[in-house]
Amino acid sequence: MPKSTDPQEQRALVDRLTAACGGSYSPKVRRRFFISGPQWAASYQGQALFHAPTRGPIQPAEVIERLAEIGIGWWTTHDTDIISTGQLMTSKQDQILAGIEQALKKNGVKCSMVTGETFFHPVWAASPAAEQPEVRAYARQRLENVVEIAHKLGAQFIVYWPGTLGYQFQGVVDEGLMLRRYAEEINAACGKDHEIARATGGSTKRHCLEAKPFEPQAELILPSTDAMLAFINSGLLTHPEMVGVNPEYLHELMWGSAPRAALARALVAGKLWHFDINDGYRLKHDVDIGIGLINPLDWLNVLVLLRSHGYDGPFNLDFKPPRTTSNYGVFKVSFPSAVDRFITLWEIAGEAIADPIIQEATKALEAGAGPLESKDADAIFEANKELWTLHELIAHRLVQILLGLHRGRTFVNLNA
Ligand code: GLO
Ligand code: MG
Ligand code: MG
Repeated sequence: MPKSTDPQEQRALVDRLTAACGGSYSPKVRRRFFISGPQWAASYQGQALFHAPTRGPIQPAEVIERLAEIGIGWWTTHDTDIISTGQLMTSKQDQILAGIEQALKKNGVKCSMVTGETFFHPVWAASPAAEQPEVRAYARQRLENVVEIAHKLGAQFIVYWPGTLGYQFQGVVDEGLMLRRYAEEINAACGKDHEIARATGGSTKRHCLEAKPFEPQAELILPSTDAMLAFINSGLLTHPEMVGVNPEYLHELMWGSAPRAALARALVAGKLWHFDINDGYRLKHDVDIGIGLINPLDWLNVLVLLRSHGYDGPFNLDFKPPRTTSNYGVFKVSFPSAVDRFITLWEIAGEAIADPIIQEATKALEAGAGPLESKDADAIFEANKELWTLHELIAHRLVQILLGLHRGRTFVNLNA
């Protein structure tokens, strides 16, 4: 029989095994990275359609304090994570924001991003771009209010995940009209931003669109980051230069794409401004698992890509601590381990970029076999075919680097 653990001894066990996992980074080191902790991730109680909550509620001030202790220097929030729907745009909102500003200041944490909730409240049942003018007028006010909150809290980024922008039944709504209507809401937010920036002498924000392929409607109008890029360039936006994207790793994986390729398309468009980091599985629902727990090799390669392209935007920990983790575990295990996996993978990505074997192989591939008669496909293939074996060699080397074999991790006893 395995030894049982009394309830009073369970936290000590978690602490001891966490320490046994080896060194974690100090809060000082963690703060060097532009990593943000979402209010909604920290306060997620484990509930869903088929799930009752497994954790109790937690207030924003406490979340901010816990994140600060861990060394997460940036905090992000939905409008309704901190202000209930009925209190938005009232004097209560100002009071709550004043309290948040105090908590941020006290803990040395900054708000990097504010986002508007357009998916949870019943008013969004038919989307923020519903047929009814009053729903859309309300949606515009909500997005303008998000811009106001962002200015008040000093956030540089605003994210819009449109949520229910889509439908359950084909043919009921006119997709073109829905896109135009949603564009008017983003336009209103950008207009408001200009207005506030002019009035305060501040600068305008970076407005970032986030796509998700399968939820929370049967069909989504803007299901991928590529769709968002097309929307930005559609001619419907009055300030396309103010609007970029916030891809989420798992949202791209969910529809079967290669997140690296999706990120590259946003990078070459100059629109990769914000990045939601997490993990999960292809063609499944949005499990929002912590970064690197499912696809560490792909994550390593994502970070190689971002490091090589000089991405300097935030990494937003948009994951959901699992239902099996306690309130204590959320701040003891979920957040610190997610940050530390990110930092470790970031460092390993640096090693992969500097690896002499990968560098030499890449240079050789780029240089090719040398000048040749350019119209002869067979000859070109024959001249280069041995070089292409390097593709597999580089892939092997990347796995070795991930596993630490380049640093001397061996299983030499097998040779005995
Ligand atoms: C849900 C989304 C959500 C957004 C958030 C920011 O799947 O990932 O968490 O990132 O609403 O706008
Ligand atoms: Mg997200
Ligand atoms: Mg998600």
